[in-house]
Amino acid sequence: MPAPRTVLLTGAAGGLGTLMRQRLPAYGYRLRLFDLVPVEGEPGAITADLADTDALREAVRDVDAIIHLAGISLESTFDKILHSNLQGTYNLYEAARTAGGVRRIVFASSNHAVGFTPRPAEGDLLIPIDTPHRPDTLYGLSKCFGEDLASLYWDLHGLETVSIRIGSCFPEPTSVRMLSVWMSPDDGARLLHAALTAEDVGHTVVYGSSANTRLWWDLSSARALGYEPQDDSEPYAAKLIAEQGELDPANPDQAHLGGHFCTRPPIWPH
Ligand code: NAI
Ligand code: 15L
Repeated sequence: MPAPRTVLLTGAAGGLGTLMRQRLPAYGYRLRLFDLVPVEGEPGAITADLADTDALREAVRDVDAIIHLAGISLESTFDKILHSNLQGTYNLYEAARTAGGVRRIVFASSNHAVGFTPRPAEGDLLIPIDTPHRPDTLYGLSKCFGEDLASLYWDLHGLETVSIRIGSCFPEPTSVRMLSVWMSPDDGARLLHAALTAEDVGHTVVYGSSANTRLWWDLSSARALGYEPQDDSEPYAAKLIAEQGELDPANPDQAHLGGHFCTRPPIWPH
Protein backbone atom coordinates (compact mmCIF):
# COMPACT_ATOMS: atom_id res chain seq x y z
CA MET A 1 0.00 0.00 0.00
CA PRO A 2 1.25 3.58 -0.45
CA ALA A 3 3.31 4.66 2.55
CA PRO A 4 1.04 6.13 5.20
CA ARG A 5 1.94 9.72 5.93
CA THR A 6 0.61 10.49 9.38
CA VAL A 7 1.14 7.71 11.89
CA LEU A 8 0.01 7.61 15.50
CA LEU A 9 2.73 6.15 17.73
CA THR A 10 1.37 5.02 21.10
CA GLY A 11 3.85 4.31 23.88
CA ALA A 12 6.08 7.04 22.45
CA ALA A 13 7.72 7.79 25.82
CA GLY A 14 8.83 4.19 26.38
CA GLY A 15 12.09 2.52 25.49
CA LEU A 16 11.00 1.19 22.12
CA GLY A 17 8.89 4.26 21.39
CA THR A 18 11.93 6.45 21.92
CA LEU A 19 14.15 4.31 19.68
CA MET A 20 11.50 4.29 16.94
CA ARG A 21 10.54 7.98 17.05
CA GLN A 22 14.23 8.77 16.50
CA ARG A 23 14.29 6.59 13.37
CA LEU A 24 10.88 6.61 11.66
CA PRO A 25 10.83 10.23 10.41
CA ALA A 26 13.72 9.30 8.07
CA TYR A 27 11.24 7.00 6.27
CA GLY A 28 9.00 9.98 5.57
CA TYR A 29 6.43 9.52 8.35
CA ARG A 30 4.91 12.38 10.28
CA LEU A 31 4.44 10.99 13.78
CA ARG A 32 1.73 11.87 16.25
CA LEU A 33 2.92 10.80 19.68
CA PHE A 34 0.74 9.41 22.49
CA ASP A 35 1.66 8.18 25.95
CA LEU A 36 0.42 8.11 29.52
CA VAL A 37 3.45 10.14 30.54
CA PRO A 38 4.94 13.20 28.81
CA VAL A 39 7.30 12.46 25.95
CA GLU A 40 10.60 14.16 26.70
CA GLY A 41 11.40 16.98 24.30
CA GLU A 42 8.05 16.63 22.51
CA PRO A 43 5.63 19.27 23.82
CA GLY A 44 3.13 18.43 21.05
CA ALA A 45 2.73 14.82 22.19
CA ILE A 46 -0.64 13.73 23.54
CA THR A 47 -0.43 12.79 27.22
CA ALA A 48 -3.36 10.50 27.98
CA ASP A 49 -4.35 7.06 29.19
CA LEU A 50 -5.61 4.45 26.73
CA ALA A 51 -8.68 4.42 29.00
CA ASP A 52 -9.52 7.94 27.83
CA THR A 53 -11.74 7.29 24.83
CA ASP A 54 -12.20 11.00 24.07
CA ALA A 55 -8.44 11.48 23.89
CA LEU A 56 -8.14 8.41 21.66
CA ARG A 57 -10.84 9.72 19.33
CA GLU A 58 -8.82 12.93 18.89
CA ALA A 59 -5.54 11.01 18.60
CA VAL A 60 -6.72 8.85 15.69
CA ARG A 61 -8.35 11.71 13.78
CA ASP A 62 -6.77 12.01 10.29
CA VAL A 63 -4.08 9.39 10.87
CA ASP A 64 -3.44 6.83 8.15
CA ALA A 65 -1.99 4.13 10.40
CA ILE A 66 -1.15 3.37 14.02
CA ILE A 67 1.89 1.78 15.63
CA HIS A 68 0.58 0.51 18.96
CA LEU A 69 3.37 0.14 21.49
CA ALA A 70 1.65 1.49 24.62
CA GLY A 71 0.98 -0.91 27.45
CA ILE A 72 2.47 -2.82 30.32
CA SER A 73 5.64 -4.34 28.88
CA LEU A 74 6.56 -6.88 31.57
CA GLU A 75 4.68 -9.18 33.94
CA SER A 76 2.35 -7.33 36.28
CA THR A 77 -0.88 -7.71 38.22
CA PHE A 78 -3.94 -8.82 36.28
CA ASP A 79 -5.70 -5.52 37.06
CA LYS A 80 -2.92 -3.45 35.49
CA ILE A 81 -2.71 -5.72 32.47
CA LEU A 82 -6.48 -5.66 32.11
CA HIS A 83 -6.48 -1.86 32.18
CA SER A 84 -3.66 -1.09 29.74
CA ASN A 85 -3.21 -4.15 27.54
CA LEU A 86 -6.72 -5.61 27.25
CA GLN A 87 -9.13 -2.68 27.72
CA GLY A 88 -6.58 -0.17 26.38
CA THR A 89 -5.92 -2.12 23.20
CA TYR A 90 -9.64 -2.67 22.67
CA ASN A 91 -10.27 1.07 23.13
CA LEU A 92 -7.61 1.85 20.53
CA TYR A 93 -9.10 -0.59 17.99
CA GLU A 94 -12.57 0.83 18.57
CA ALA A 95 -11.26 4.37 18.06
CA ALA A 96 -9.54 3.27 14.84
CA ARG A 97 -12.63 1.48 13.55
CA THR A 98 -14.99 4.35 14.22
CA ALA A 99 -12.57 6.97 12.83
CA GLY A 100 -12.81 5.28 9.45
CA GLY A 101 -9.57 6.63 7.94
CA VAL A 102 -7.16 4.28 9.71
CA ARG A 103 -6.09 1.64 7.23
CA ARG A 104 -3.70 -0.38 9.34
CA ILE A 105 -2.42 -0.99 12.86
CA VAL A 106 0.98 -2.42 13.68
CA PHE A 107 0.62 -4.14 17.04
CA ALA A 108 3.59 -4.74 19.35
CA SER A 109 3.01 -8.35 20.31
CA SER A 110 5.77 -10.25 22.04
CA ASN A 111 7.69 -13.49 22.01
CA HIS A 112 6.02 -14.05 25.41
CA ALA A 113 2.75 -14.89 23.59
CA VAL A 114 4.54 -18.15 22.75
CA GLY A 115 7.10 -18.00 25.57
CA PHE A 116 6.55 -21.54 26.87
CA THR A 117 7.48 -22.99 23.47
CA PRO A 118 10.68 -25.03 23.94
CA ARG A 119 13.53 -23.22 22.26
CA PRO A 120 15.14 -25.08 19.36
CA ALA A 121 18.47 -26.78 19.92
CA GLU A 122 21.25 -26.31 17.38
CA GLY A 123 20.22 -28.06 14.15
CA ASP A 124 16.49 -28.12 15.03
CA LEU A 125 13.96 -26.45 12.77
CA LEU A 126 13.18 -22.82 13.52
CA ILE A 127 9.93 -22.17 15.43
CA PRO A 128 7.22 -21.47 12.84
CA ILE A 129 4.95 -18.45 13.06
CA ASP A 130 1.87 -20.69 13.38
CA THR A 131 3.10 -22.39 16.52
CA PRO A 132 0.21 -22.37 19.04
CA HIS A 133 -0.04 -19.63 21.63
CA ARG A 134 1.82 -20.67 24.80
CA PRO A 135 1.95 -17.54 26.97
CA ASP A 136 4.51 -17.57 29.76
CA THR A 137 2.94 -14.81 31.88
CA LEU A 138 -0.28 -12.81 32.22
CA TYR A 139 1.64 -10.26 30.16
CA GLY A 140 2.19 -12.85 27.40
CA LEU A 141 -1.49 -13.79 27.62
CA SER A 142 -2.40 -10.14 26.97
CA LYS A 143 -0.36 -10.29 23.76
CA CYS A 144 -2.33 -13.40 22.69
CA PHE A 145 -5.46 -11.31 23.29
CA GLY A 146 -4.07 -8.47 21.19
CA GLU A 147 -3.27 -10.80 18.30
CA ASP A 148 -6.74 -12.32 18.43
CA LEU A 149 -8.38 -8.91 18.70
CA ALA A 150 -6.48 -7.91 15.57
CA SER A 151 -7.69 -11.05 13.82
CA LEU A 152 -11.30 -10.25 14.78
CA TYR A 153 -11.08 -6.65 13.57
CA TRP A 154 -9.71 -7.84 10.22
CA ASP A 155 -12.36 -10.52 9.72
CA LEU A 156 -15.27 -8.47 11.04
CA HIS A 157 -14.36 -4.90 10.15
CA GLY A 158 -11.65 -5.11 7.46
CA LEU A 159 -9.13 -3.23 9.61
CA GLU A 160 -5.67 -4.59 8.84
CA THR A 161 -2.99 -5.41 11.42
CA VAL A 162 0.55 -6.67 11.41
CA SER A 163 1.22 -8.23 14.82
CA ILE A 164 4.95 -8.33 15.52
CA ARG A 165 6.10 -10.83 18.14
CA ILE A 166 9.09 -8.75 19.13
CA GLY A 167 12.07 -10.55 20.61
CA SER A 168 14.26 -8.03 22.47
CA CYS A 169 14.66 -4.60 20.90
CA PHE A 170 17.35 -2.74 22.76
CA PRO A 171 20.50 -0.94 21.58
CA GLU A 172 22.64 -4.03 22.24
CA PRO A 173 22.04 -7.63 23.33
CA THR A 174 22.90 -8.01 27.02
CA SER A 175 22.36 -11.75 27.58
CA VAL A 176 23.14 -15.01 25.83
CA ARG A 177 19.40 -15.53 25.22
CA MET A 178 19.25 -12.16 23.50
CA LEU A 179 21.82 -13.37 20.97
CA SER A 180 18.92 -15.42 19.54
CA VAL A 181 16.02 -12.98 19.95
CA TRP A 182 17.64 -9.54 19.56
CA MET A 183 16.23 -7.01 17.13
CA SER A 184 18.52 -4.05 16.57
CA PRO A 185 16.71 -0.70 16.71
CA ASP A 186 17.62 -0.08 13.06
CA ASP A 187 16.08 -3.43 12.07
CA GLY A 188 13.09 -2.56 14.27
CA ALA A 189 12.49 0.57 12.20
CA ARG A 190 12.97 -1.45 8.97
CA LEU A 191 10.38 -3.96 10.13
CA LEU A 192 7.87 -1.26 11.14
CA HIS A 193 8.31 0.39 7.74
CA ALA A 194 7.73 -2.94 5.98
CA ALA A 195 4.67 -3.61 8.15
CA LEU A 196 3.25 -0.19 7.30
CA THR A 197 3.79 -0.43 3.55
CA ALA A 198 3.31 -4.09 2.49
CA GLU A 199 0.26 -4.77 0.34
CA ASP A 200 -2.80 -6.64 1.60
CA VAL A 201 -1.63 -7.92 4.97
CA GLY A 202 -5.08 -8.76 6.36
CA HIS A 203 -3.96 -9.93 9.78
CA THR A 204 -0.36 -11.06 9.50
CA VAL A 205 1.73 -12.29 12.44
CA VAL A 206 5.52 -12.08 12.26
CA TYR A 207 8.47 -12.49 14.57
CA GLY A 208 10.55 -9.39 15.12
CA SER A 209 14.28 -9.88 15.29
CA SER A 210 17.48 -9.26 13.41
CA ALA A 211 19.11 -11.87 11.14
CA ASN A 212 20.85 -13.42 14.12
CA THR A 213 23.20 -16.34 13.54
CA ARG A 214 21.60 -18.03 16.58
CA LEU A 215 18.01 -17.21 15.55
CA TRP A 216 15.28 -19.37 17.15
CA TRP A 217 12.32 -18.54 14.94
CA ASP A 218 11.33 -18.32 11.32
CA LEU A 219 11.44 -14.80 9.88
CA SER A 220 9.85 -15.74 6.56
CA SER A 221 6.48 -14.07 7.27
CA ALA A 222 8.36 -10.86 8.14
CA ARG A 223 10.50 -11.15 5.00
CA ALA A 224 7.31 -11.63 2.96
CA LEU A 225 6.34 -8.10 4.02
CA GLY A 226 9.56 -6.83 2.42
CA TYR A 227 11.60 -6.80 5.65
CA GLU A 228 15.30 -7.30 5.06
CA PRO A 229 17.14 -7.35 8.37
CA GLN A 230 20.68 -6.00 8.18
CA ASP A 231 22.00 -6.80 11.65
CA ASP A 232 23.19 -9.90 13.52
CA SER A 233 23.92 -10.21 17.25
CA GLU A 234 26.93 -12.47 16.60
CA PRO A 235 29.62 -9.79 17.14
CA TYR A 236 28.41 -9.67 20.79
CA ALA A 237 28.49 -13.45 21.26
CA ALA A 238 32.05 -14.14 22.42
CA LYS A 239 31.93 -11.54 25.22
CA LEU A 240 28.45 -12.51 26.47
CA ILE A 241 29.21 -16.25 26.42
CA ALA A 242 32.52 -15.69 28.23
CA GLU A 243 30.66 -13.75 30.94
CA GLN A 244 27.48 -15.87 31.22
CA GLY A 245 28.25 -19.28 29.69
CA GLU A 246 26.28 -21.09 26.99
CA LEU A 247 22.55 -21.66 27.58
CA ASP A 248 21.82 -24.85 29.51
CA PRO A 249 18.76 -26.79 28.24
CA ALA A 250 18.39 -28.41 31.69
CA ASN A 251 17.94 -25.00 33.29
CA PRO A 252 14.21 -24.12 33.18
CA ASP A 253 15.15 -20.43 32.88
CA GLN A 254 16.89 -21.20 29.63
CA ALA A 255 14.77 -23.94 28.07
CA HIS A 256 12.00 -21.91 26.44
CA LEU A 257 11.67 -18.97 24.08
CA GLY A 258 10.52 -16.76 26.95
CA GLY A 259 13.64 -17.41 29.04
CA HIS A 260 13.33 -16.43 32.69
CA PHE A 261 9.79 -15.09 32.19
CA CYS A 262 8.82 -18.80 32.43
CA THR A 263 10.12 -19.15 35.99
CA ARG A 264 10.84 -15.79 37.56
CA PRO A 265 8.71 -13.32 35.68
CA PRO A 266 9.93 -9.76 36.03
CA ILE A 267 7.35 -7.63 37.80
CA TRP A 268 6.47 -4.17 36.57
CA PRO A 269 7.79 -1.73 39.17
CA HIS A 270 4.80 0.66 39.18
P1 NAI B 1 8.01 0.50 27.94
O1 NAI B 1 7.43 -0.02 29.20
O2 NAI B 1 9.35 1.16 27.97
O3 NAI B 1 7.00 1.51 27.24
C1 NAI B 1 5.61 1.34 27.29
C2 NAI B 1 4.96 2.71 27.26
O4 NAI B 1 3.55 2.54 27.28
C3 NAI B 1 5.34 3.57 28.46
O5 NAI B 1 5.88 4.80 28.04
C4 NAI B 1 4.03 3.75 29.21
O6 NAI B 1 3.89 5.02 29.83
C5 NAI B 1 3.01 3.55 28.11
N1 NAI B 1 1.72 3.08 28.65
C6 NAI B 1 1.52 2.04 29.50
N2 NAI B 1 0.22 1.96 29.82
C7 NAI B 1 -0.41 2.97 29.15
C8 NAI B 1 -1.75 3.41 29.11
N3 NAI B 1 -2.70 2.81 29.81
N4 NAI B 1 -2.04 4.47 28.32
C9 NAI B 1 -1.07 5.10 27.62
N5 NAI B 1 0.22 4.74 27.63
C10 NAI B 1 0.54 3.67 28.40
O7 NAI B 1 8.03 -0.73 26.94
P2 NAI B 1 8.86 -0.92 25.59
O8 NAI B 1 10.02 -1.77 25.84
O9 NAI B 1 9.05 0.40 24.96
O10 NAI B 1 7.83 -1.77 24.74
C11 NAI B 1 6.87 -1.15 23.91
C12 NAI B 1 5.86 -2.20 23.46
O11 NAI B 1 6.52 -3.24 22.76
C13 NAI B 1 5.10 -2.85 24.62
O12 NAI B 1 3.77 -3.11 24.20
C14 NAI B 1 5.84 -4.16 24.82
O13 NAI B 1 4.99 -5.14 25.37
C15 NAI B 1 6.26 -4.48 23.40
N6 NAI B 1 7.45 -5.31 23.36
C16 NAI B 1 8.68 -4.73 23.60
C17 NAI B 1 9.82 -5.50 23.52
C18 NAI B 1 11.18 -4.88 23.67
O14 NAI B 1 12.16 -5.59 23.43
N7 NAI B 1 11.30 -3.61 24.03
C19 NAI B 1 9.75 -6.94 23.26
C20 NAI B 1 8.42 -7.45 23.03
C21 NAI B 1 7.32 -6.63 23.06
C1 15L C 1 9.23 -8.32 26.18
O1 15L C 1 8.11 -8.59 25.79
C2 15L C 1 9.50 -7.14 27.03
O2 15L C 1 8.60 -6.07 26.77
C3 15L C 1 10.92 -6.65 26.91
O3 15L C 1 11.18 -5.73 27.97
C4 15L C 1 11.91 -7.81 26.98
O4 15L C 1 11.84 -8.40 28.26
C5 15L C 1 11.58 -8.83 25.91
O5 15L C 1 10.22 -9.21 25.95
C6 15L C 1 12.42 -10.12 26.02
O6 15L C 1 11.86 -11.19 25.90
O7 15L C 1 13.63 -10.01 26.15
